[in-house]
Amino acid sequence: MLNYINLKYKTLKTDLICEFYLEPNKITIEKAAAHVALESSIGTWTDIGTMNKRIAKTLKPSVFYINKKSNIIKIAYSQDLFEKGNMPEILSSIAGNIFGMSAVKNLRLIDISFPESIIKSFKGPSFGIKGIRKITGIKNRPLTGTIIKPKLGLNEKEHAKVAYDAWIGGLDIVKDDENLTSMKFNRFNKRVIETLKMRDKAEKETGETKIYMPNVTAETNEMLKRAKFVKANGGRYIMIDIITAGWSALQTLRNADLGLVIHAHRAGHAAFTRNQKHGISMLTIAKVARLIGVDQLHIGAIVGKMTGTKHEVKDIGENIENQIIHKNSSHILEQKWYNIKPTLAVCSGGLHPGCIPSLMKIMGNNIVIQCGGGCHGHPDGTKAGAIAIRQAVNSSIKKIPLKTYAEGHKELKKALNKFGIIS
Ligand code: CAP
Ligand code: MG
Repeated sequence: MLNYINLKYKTLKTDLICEFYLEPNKITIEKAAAHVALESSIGTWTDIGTMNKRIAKTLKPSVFYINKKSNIIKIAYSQDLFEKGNMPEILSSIAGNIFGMSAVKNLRLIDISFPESIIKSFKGPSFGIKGIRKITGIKNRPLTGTIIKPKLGLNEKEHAKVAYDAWIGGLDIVKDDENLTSMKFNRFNKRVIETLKMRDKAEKETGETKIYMPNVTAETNEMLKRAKFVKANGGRYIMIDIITAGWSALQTLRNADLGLVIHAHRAGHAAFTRNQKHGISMLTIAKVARLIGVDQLHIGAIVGKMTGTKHEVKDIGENIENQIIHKNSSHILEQKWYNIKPTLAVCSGGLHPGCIPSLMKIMGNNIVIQCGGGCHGHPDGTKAGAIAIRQAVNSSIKKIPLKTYAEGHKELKKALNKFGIIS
């Protein structure tokens, strides 16, 4: 059997490097690490007569770091093991069979660092943060948005009316929910037409740019058709559920270069990001999504209902958002990656006006703040909910405590009475 452990290996700039959390299954961590290395590259569970010196020399990866206390291992892979521009193949290698091997009790892909040749083989975001701020005309405050609720059930006109109320109340963005595509009670094309009509009306009445993000998630050819329909009818954004649609579909949508801002919803991610000992980290998902080219990406609520919030994970010692926000003390979605533009972080999930100042304190202004229930659940309805969200953002920008600011802003005051304040 080839030896995959080489703690003296000096990594090359051209290597792709993976960091794993590894719990061996009744074998040594070295043995388990070797199995991870071989199964994610050139080998299999036993030595084979078809292996040869050339392959071993050029393509064998090296486990160059093993920390038995933290169960962290690092593996360096030759870039030649990967097809440039082909994310499914890359992940089929380093995030494929290995999770199911009997050699591991738990295995979690924590981080990937891609070499320049691979980074440059992907398009990255077509607009990026600068492009989004140019389209929306929003210079440096957070973008604010809502998700139409109920998630499903409204017909096209009802959907458009709720969107109108949110825009008139001051929100910048309205999106479809992750499971709203084209239903018998709400057909995609009709919804897009009706909602864009309301968008234009709201833009005229407010003088502000308003964004509608229709969910194009579907079989890839159908998805492309829907995206082109949005474009042809004056839409500027689309939304895709990147996990359920899949990496190939996302690459196809991005590579179609439709000139539409791509908003990435990550429904389903928690099936493998939530367990801190097994699966794939949100940090890895965020890097992959940015490389392929999403302009906006959900990264969690930080202070809301979904897992990964600051308070819930601090004792697990791994705050998903912190990883994205602060790993290597810079924001993974905004880090300089050659030709790859930065992706705008989207905070969403159980957010309401009472969370906004503490969210902005942690995340700064380069974010999208999305409130679904936190908008439509306002005692006076969607428009008042939208007004309260903008008021909460203003209180933070003006550095006025939320409670004080609410004294002079009735919609905010009512929102705080109902939802409270998360500090
Ligand atoms: C939020 C949301 C989003 C979640 C997804 C929902 O609605 O529309 O899909 O934010 O989670 O359906 O839960 P609420 P994440 O504002 O009513 O919670 O952003 O973590 O991927
Ligand atoms: Mg949703």
